[in-house]
Amino acid sequence: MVTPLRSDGGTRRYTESHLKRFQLLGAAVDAGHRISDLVELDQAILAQLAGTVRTRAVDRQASNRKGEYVTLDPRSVTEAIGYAKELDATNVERCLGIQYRLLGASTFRTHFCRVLLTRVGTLWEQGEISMATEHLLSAALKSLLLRTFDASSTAANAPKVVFTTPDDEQHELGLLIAAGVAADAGAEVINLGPQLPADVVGRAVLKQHPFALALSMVNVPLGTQRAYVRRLRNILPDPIQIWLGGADARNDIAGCEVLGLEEMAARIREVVAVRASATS
Ligand code: B12
Repeated sequence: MVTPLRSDGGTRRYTESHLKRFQLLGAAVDAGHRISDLVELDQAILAQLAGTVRTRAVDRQASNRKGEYVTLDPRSVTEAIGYAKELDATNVERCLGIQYRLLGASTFRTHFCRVLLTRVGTLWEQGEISMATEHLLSAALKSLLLRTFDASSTAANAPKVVFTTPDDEQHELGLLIAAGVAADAGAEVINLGPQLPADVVGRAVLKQHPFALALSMVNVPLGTQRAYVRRLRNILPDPIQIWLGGADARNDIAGCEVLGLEEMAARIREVVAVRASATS
């Protein structure tokens, strides 16, 4: 949760940033989140859960100008969940639509969705929301997230990245968030959607010959991940990279790499720059 420094005598020493983290953890717990859901979150997300965030707008399409600060109001999360509990789809869509326009696609995707879904997960475990409520919210988020990338608006020689999840992996929202981040970094996103067998993915990838195949692993046993990647590696030529992301992604599987959102975006930007300099 917080790893203290040690003095020569072994006494724990906390820095300003440790203390800030303790404060944010406390505030997020007070706001109703479970400590076990919080421990691995980075400072920015913790600040949002604690209701104290101001984040820099990084969107390239939305109305807010790049570099401006936007504030995520925690009441917007509570309001959307409230309507979803009533199964009031119109107001759920209205609330989420407002946040999408207000925050811009990028901040909506990487901040608002994560805060909302972490809260949904906590409420679900506490038995405070029904499966119907979760499905309503997931469907509304999915339709907005799908709007955040669009193959027709990418550059002609953009690196293609194919996105999907293994057969039994239903969790799809993280995949869509990652696809949006990739598109913003300059990739042409080919989203195959979730739950595809390795053979089907392999054939699709061979047809498109992308720069990379990106897989999301949120609830996939290690053995299944390993077998899935092995099967794909047998089908795909070596230059096609396989990237794993998601909370369950394991970094001890041969033939692929585990990447975070930022690392993936940096990787894509690098290829975009190389291709741009090669053509200029
Ligand atoms: C919504 C949800 C569902 C929905 C999914 C709807 C949909 N269309 O996606 C439904 C109802 C289908 C569902 C089902 C289940 N769920 Co569920 N679900 C959730 C919930 C509430 C949100 C998931 C989510 O979207 N998270 C938000 C995104 C933003 O997070 P993420 O997926 O990790 O993605 C982020 C990063 O990991 C990364 N990322 C993700 N993919 C990729 C890919 C690449 C390439 C990169 C670079 C990055 C990247 O980017 C994202 C943004 O940061 C979570 C609770 C929670 N706290 O997350 C539980 C949760 C994920 N579910 C869980 C479980 C156990 C299940 C079920 C087994 C429940 C059951 N008993 O049936 C089933 C499994 C179904 C299956 N076979 O897959 C567990 C998983 C625990 C684990 N890993 O061991 C969680 C954590 C809840 C819990 N605390 O128990 N679930």
